[in-house]
Amino acid sequence: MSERIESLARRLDEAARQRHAIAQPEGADAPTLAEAYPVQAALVAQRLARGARRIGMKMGFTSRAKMQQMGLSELIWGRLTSDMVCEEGGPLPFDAYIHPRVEPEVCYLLSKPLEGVVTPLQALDAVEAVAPALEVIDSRYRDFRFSLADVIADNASSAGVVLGAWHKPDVDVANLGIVLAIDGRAAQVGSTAAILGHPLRSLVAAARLVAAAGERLEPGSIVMAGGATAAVELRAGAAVSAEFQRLGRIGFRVSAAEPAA
Ligand code: OOG
Ligand code: MG
Repeated sequence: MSERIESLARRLDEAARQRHAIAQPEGADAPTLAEAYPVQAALVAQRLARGARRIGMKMGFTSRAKMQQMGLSELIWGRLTSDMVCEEGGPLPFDAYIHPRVEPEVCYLLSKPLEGVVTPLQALDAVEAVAPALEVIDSRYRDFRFSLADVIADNASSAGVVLGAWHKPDVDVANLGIVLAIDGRAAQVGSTAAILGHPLRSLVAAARLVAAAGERLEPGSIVMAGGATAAVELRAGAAVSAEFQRLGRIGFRVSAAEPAA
């Protein structure tokens, strides 16, 4: 692997580990689109080297709400690892992040491999279960400011995954209302239909996109379909909950900030 890819990945890994945002790279310091996924792979390899396991992948910018919030409109994907899983209920360790945000998603668990061009029916046939989910994103770039290549290199801002109860794959998740609440007050209202018209389309796209990187979606792995609403900033001590029509409620508490030493 090139020294340049390694050094771009190392900068992002250090930013995450030191919980310190870095400036959006400029000019020759910025990854190109061709370098972006290789940098992401190198970044995730550092987590795996520290003992994390690969658990699946996530899709990004699958809803207009997310595209508008971040100013980017191409589908992206990221690699999820076991060290990102946070327990339902919490507490989510606030100090483990830089400037975390939360967004409501739908998560698929696969029982069969998927890769390349597949139909929605083939994708559904590979689904073992579906769950309401919350994703915690935490850009390693200051103020969440990034280009498409920057955010791909940064593993699509992946930081935390909270999963709710698994349901049989035959639950119709095409158009389910979602209310994301912070401290009991609605912060975002949306529908699973915001995810490419149907979250299953995100799974279809995921199979296609990972194949382009020489990977496949593995049996036993999860796929996060992408935020259905804009993401909401997390504050220390906040109570976060999302009510999904038919799929139920999921939530967690954010820990209080550590007093400064
Ligand atoms: C990039 C990650 C996008 C989604 O669900 O659309 C994403 C970001 O917003 O920082 O996770
Ligand atoms: Mg997301």
